[in-house]
Amino acid sequence: MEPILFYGVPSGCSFGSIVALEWLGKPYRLCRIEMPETVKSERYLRINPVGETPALMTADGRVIAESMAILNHLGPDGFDKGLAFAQGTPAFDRLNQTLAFLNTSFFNGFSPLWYTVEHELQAGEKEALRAYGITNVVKVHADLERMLGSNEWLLGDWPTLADAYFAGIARWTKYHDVIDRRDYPGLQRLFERLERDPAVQFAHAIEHGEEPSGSSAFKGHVRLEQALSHL
Ligand SMILES: N[C@@H](CCC(=O)N[C@@H](CS)C(=O)NCC(=O)O)C(=O)O
Repeated sequence: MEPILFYGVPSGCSFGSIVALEWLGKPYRLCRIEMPETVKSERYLRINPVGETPALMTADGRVIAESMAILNHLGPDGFDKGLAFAQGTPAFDRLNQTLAFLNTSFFNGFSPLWYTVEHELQAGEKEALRAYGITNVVKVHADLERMLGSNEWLLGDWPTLADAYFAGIARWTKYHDVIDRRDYPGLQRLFERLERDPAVQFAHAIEHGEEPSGSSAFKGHVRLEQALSHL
């Protein structure tokens, strides 16, 4: 059995791992997990006790959760393409630093905003959380714009797994009308470049429930029950 990526819909941060798998080009399967229903089910908690996507089941039946752990596990498959780098090199440190920023500061900038749309709140709570979220999202965009500088991609002249992960988080601005990405021209250019990328378009199609053709690496979906039998 090929590795299986458990991805969350709608619009999970697992999007970046789908893009990464497509860029890497090695055979893999997908298992679609509805959020919040299936992701918190007893069955899925056997995959990831935290009840979150993404998770990756390796070919030998181990499960790796957490985007950074998954991307770092997949990284060696992309050394030849410059998508990731060997630990112990300066390039690895830069990639790891960028991924860590995206996975903590950038991701969590949106957390208060998600909370306002996913929970019933008392009067005043929503406004306070939204104001906090806006401050965070503005700050992390300004920070990332400075980190990007005049580069085309987050680490320089070519795409890495950090750009794959960025694609999945950056699109969350469309759910929370709090910034205009065009105020961050480097990030806007990067986002548009990624949106044109076939792997990003493939990941969108997957999230929309299509079975897109054109990928040589994607070997189809498996059902959760089927995946559980490989544990
Ligand atoms: N630190 C985790 C965060 C994963 C996470 O928060 N996943 C969300 C989707 S972006 C999730 O599965 N949420 C479950 C839910 O909405 O019930 C990672 O980076 O992989």
